[in-house]
Parts: sequence; structure tokens; C-alpha cells
Amino acid sequence: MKKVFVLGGDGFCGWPSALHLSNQGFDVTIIDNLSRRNIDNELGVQSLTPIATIQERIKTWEEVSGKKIGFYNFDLAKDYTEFLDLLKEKKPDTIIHFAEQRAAPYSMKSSKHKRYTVDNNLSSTNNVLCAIVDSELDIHLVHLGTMGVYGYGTAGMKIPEGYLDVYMKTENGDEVSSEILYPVNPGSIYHMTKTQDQLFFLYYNKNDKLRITDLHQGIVWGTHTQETKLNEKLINRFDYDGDYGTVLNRFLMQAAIGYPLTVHGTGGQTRAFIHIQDSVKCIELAVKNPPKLNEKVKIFNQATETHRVRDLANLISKMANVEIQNLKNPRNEDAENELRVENKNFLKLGLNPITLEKGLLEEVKEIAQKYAHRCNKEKIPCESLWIKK
Ligand code: NAD
Ligand code: USQ
Repeated sequence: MKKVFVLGGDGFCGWPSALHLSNQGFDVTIIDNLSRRNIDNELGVQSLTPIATIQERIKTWEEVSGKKIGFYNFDLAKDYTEFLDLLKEKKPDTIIHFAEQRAAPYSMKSSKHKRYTVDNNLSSTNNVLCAIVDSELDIHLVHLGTMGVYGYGTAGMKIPEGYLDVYMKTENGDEVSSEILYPVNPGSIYHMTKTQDQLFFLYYNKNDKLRITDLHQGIVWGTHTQETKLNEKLINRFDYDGDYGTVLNRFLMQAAIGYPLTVHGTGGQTRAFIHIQDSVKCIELAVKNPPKLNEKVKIFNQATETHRVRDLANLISKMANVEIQNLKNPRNEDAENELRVENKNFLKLGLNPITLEKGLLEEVKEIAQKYAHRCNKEKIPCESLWIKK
């Protein structure tokens, strides 16, 4: 049985991915320091859905499926020796790395939050890479990166999957070509950490021949996957607050409680999206299709659709008969941008995307309306400002 470590396996993407891989017959071990749950305490918020403790989650999964999932509470940014010892003992075939602070607004709250995000994300990624080298094992690392590494200007072309062919003029007028990482353009401290992760991967792949897949994921929406639906104690987290809630899930929850949809500025921002069920499928496909030895870092754009924020707001406003409010944008970002994204790699491997049209209503009914009573309206506004007054 192939062994998989899921770093950050208690989180929004990590938990359903751990269940899905376990269901597929992988031997899954979760490593998570539960920092995300501590941040909920710091912010005084809770997931809209009532999430069970990690121990209850794992026990319930064993009862429901007959399959075991291991769990270790390590801080990957700090507990290097413990992590390395575990690698040597368990010898996983694959490590999936979700274990980073992932909210852009949280990363921009204050210098304390900026420093935490940089320290946590960069040390975790570097420690994981160093430990793979130290273990002397041939482990495939799958990392969750972001579409945000490319930035949100208008590229004028489909954003390629990670790499760009460039043509340069030499001093005597000849043309030379080269393939480079697509130029980075981070829009927050969080996104900046992901652009730096890319350089770690480039380097460790070149120097230590590590086999690495970096998934440039868009905004994940939805809550349930086939596995999390099986028992209420397996339910996934649903963040709706001003720091961790992402735009589409926030709109769905706002629609369910009749709260005017919080559009930043004109809502002209175009972003890439993927449903959580497709996200876990992509993880499975990436795990099953590792790069060969000596192959460069494999980069996939993990997104199925692009939408403008105001189009999403209009769609949900009509569907749920709720007003739209245009707020002063707390972020420093382009008011309007075009975005087209190449995603051939996953489609070629067999991804069959869930479209927004098919999934939206179900999400409103099964999650947002069902748990609307747990919403604390005071936590909805986005109060983290990119530029302080
Ligand atoms: P999340 O915050 O719900 O989960 C991250 C998990 O990692 C948490 O359980 C947290 O406790 C753990 N963690 C963080 N730092 C750790 C450390 N130092 N040691 C051990 N555990 C640690 O986030 P998510 O939404 O599941 O995102 C997972 C990954 O996917 C992130 O890296 C994020 O950048 C990426 N991603 C997420 C989205 C999205 O829309 N949610 C979109 C694109 C990319
Ligand atoms: N926005 C609104 N109203 C809201 C919330 C957000 O208009 O109530 C706007 C934001 O200003 C922004 C866009 O919606 O223009 C997206 O914001 P978001 O919070 O949904 O997404 P983002 O901050 O980009 O981050 C999320 C995840 C992050 C992941 C990223 C993928 O939190 O982990 O990396 O999506 S991507 O956006 O493709 O870079």
C-alpha cells in the first residue's frame, strides 16, 4: 500500500484530501500543528460548519470506512528532528504539503502577522525539502501553491502552467531563447511566500534531484466531498469571516442570511476558481502521476473556471434575491483585470470539472442555509487593510 503524508491535513483542503486518498487505498498519515484552529481562537471566529476535533474526525473515519489514518502534532516550521525521524521510520512514497498560513488578509493585518506568515511558510517548506534530502528517500513532494503567484494584472494571453518561453536579443543582435518560471507578481505577504516557495523547489530539484509537483491552485469553493458527506463528524470547515472566508463561499453564506453581498470596489477583479471535490481529485491525479527522476518541477494550474467578482455577485444576488453592496476595497489590487488560465495538464489526466452552475444551489441549501444560525455577523466585514491609514 502506497504511503502518503498529508501535511496540514486538518485544514480545509487537507482534510478532504486525506479522506479521499484513504478511501482510494493509500496509507495516510496527517501531520498538523492545529495552528489554524488556534487562529480561529485568536480571531474569535468559528467555521460555519461544526468541525469535530482531529481525534474525533479520525475515529469517525475508521468507524465509517474501516480505514486508519495516523496523526502527529508537529510544527513543521520548528520540529525538524521529529519530522525527519518520522520520515525515516514510515518511509512515505509521497508528501502532500498544505501546511502554510494561507489567508492573504490575515497575512496583512500587522507586522506580527506578516512575520508569522513568512516565518511559518518559508521555514515549513524549506524544512520539508531539507528533511527529504536528509532522509535519503525517494519521495515525491506535491505542494499546494496558488494562482496568485502570477499576479492579477492583465497578461493578454492564457497564463501558462508555470513556465514561460522568453526570447532575448544578444549584444550582436542574435536571438536566444530560454524557459523561465513565469514572472511572479505577489499581491500580499501570503502570496509572496508562495512565490518564494517556487524558488526553493527550483533549487532543490536542480541540486538534490528532488521530484516535485507544484499545484498553482485557484480559489477553492464548496465544502463537501463524497467522503466528508458520509457522517456529520467528517464535515469540512467553511470559513466565512473577513480574514479566512474566500469570496464565493462568503457570498453563498451572505445570501443564506440575507446579508448584502460584500463586493470590494467595482468587483472587476477576475479570479480563478475550483470546487473542493475537483481539488481533491487533482491531488489524487498529481500523486498518481509523479515527475520522473531528473525531470524539472512539474507545475499544474489547478483551476477550472475564471469569473469576475461582480458577475458572481450578480449571479448569487438573482439566485437568492439578496442585495449587493459595493465597498471601498481594503486591498491594494487592480480594480479590473482579465484572466485566462491554461489548465490542459489536469484535463489530459482525466479531470471532469464541476461547474459553478451545477454546484451553487446545492451548496447554499446543504451548507449555508443549514448552518446559518452559527454565523456571527460581526465577523463578516474585511477589516485587514493593505495600506494602513
Ligand atoms: P487551512 O488553513 O485550512 O489549512 C492549513 C493547515 O495547515 C491547517 O490545518 C494548519 O493548522 C496547518 N499548518 C499551518 N502551518 C503549519 C505548521 N507550521 N506545521 C504544521 N501544520 C501547519 O488552509 P487550506 O485552505 O486548506 O489551504 C491549504 C493549502 O492550499 C495552503 O498552502 C494554501 O496556500 C493552498 N491554497 C488554498 C486555497 C483555498 O482557497 N483555500 C486556494 C489555493 C491554494
Ligand atoms: N473579495 C470581495 N469581497 C469579499 C472577499 C473578497 O470582493 O467579501 C475579493 C478580493 O478583494 C479579491 C477576490 O475577491 O479581489 C478574491 O479574494 P479571496 O479572499 O476570495 O481570495 P484570495 O485572497 O486571493 O486567497 C484565496 C485563498 C488563498 C489562495 C488564493 C488563490 O485564501 O489561500 O492562494 O485564494 S488565488 O486567488 O487564485 O491566488
